[in-house]
Amino acid sequence: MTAAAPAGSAASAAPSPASRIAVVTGASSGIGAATARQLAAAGYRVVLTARRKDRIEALAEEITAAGGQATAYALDVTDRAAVDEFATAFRKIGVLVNNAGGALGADPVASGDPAQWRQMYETNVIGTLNVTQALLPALTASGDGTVVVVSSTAGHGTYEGGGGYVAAKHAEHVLAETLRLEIVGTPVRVVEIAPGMVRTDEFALTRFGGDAEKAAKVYAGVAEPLTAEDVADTITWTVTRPSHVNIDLLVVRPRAQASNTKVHREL
Ligand code: 8X3
Repeated sequence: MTAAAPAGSAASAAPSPASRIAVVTGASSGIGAATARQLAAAGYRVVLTARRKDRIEALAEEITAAGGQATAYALDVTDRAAVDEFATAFRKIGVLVNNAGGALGADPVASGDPAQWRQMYETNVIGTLNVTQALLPALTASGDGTVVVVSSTAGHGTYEGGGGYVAAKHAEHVLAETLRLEIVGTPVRVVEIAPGMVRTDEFALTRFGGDAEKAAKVYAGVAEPLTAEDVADTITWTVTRPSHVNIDLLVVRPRAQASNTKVHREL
C-alpha cells in the first residue's frame, strides 16, 4: 500500500498543471542554468531566457534529452518591448525566477564609472522590473504563482568597492519587499534569495572585464565557495513549498564567509 503524502510535504507541493511553467532569466550559465536544470527535474516545464541564444538552446536540448521539458527564448531583459512580446506567449505561468544581472567593476565610489553603475541598475533592477511586470498577470492567472528575485548579500550590506553593485542589489531587494506588500491577497508569493560568495564561471570574470587573475582573487584561499547548484537548490526548495508558505528572504553563504567583509581564507 502506498502511504498518502503527508500534508505540507514536498510531494504535496508538486506543481499543478496550471502552474507548471517556470520562466528563468539569465539561464545561459551559472545560477540560472543550474536552476533551470533543477526545476525541470522537479517537474516544471522550464522556459530558458538569456541573450545568448546558442547557450540556452544547448541547455534546452540537454534538459530535454534528460527527460525534462524545456524551451529556449532569446531575450534581453532590459528591452521592454521584447519582454512584452515574450510575455504574450503565456496565459498562465507558475514560476518566474529573476536571475539575470551581475556586477561590473569594483572601484571605490570616488572613482567608479557612472556608466557601469547605470548598466548594473538597468540589468539587475529594471530587468527584474520589466519581466515581473510583464508576467505578473500570467502568474496571477495561474492561481498559484511564485516570483523569485535572486538578489545578493550585496542587497543587505555594503563593502568597499561594491558601491554600484550594492546599490543595485539593494534596489532589487526593495523591489521584492514592496511587491510582496502590494500584491498580498493575490495568489502570488514573492521570494528573495540572497546568495553570498558563489563561484561560477562568469560572475567575477564579468565583473573584472575578463581579467582572470583579478577574478581568481575573489575566491583565493576560500575552501568551498557556494556553487551555482547550491543556490539553485535553495531556489527549488522555496518554490516547491506548499503554496501558502512564502519564504520571504533566504540568505545563503558558504561556511567560510561570515559576512560580506569577513571571509576565512587559507593562503
Ligand atoms: C555576489 C556577492 O559579495 O560578490 O552577489 O557582492 S558579492
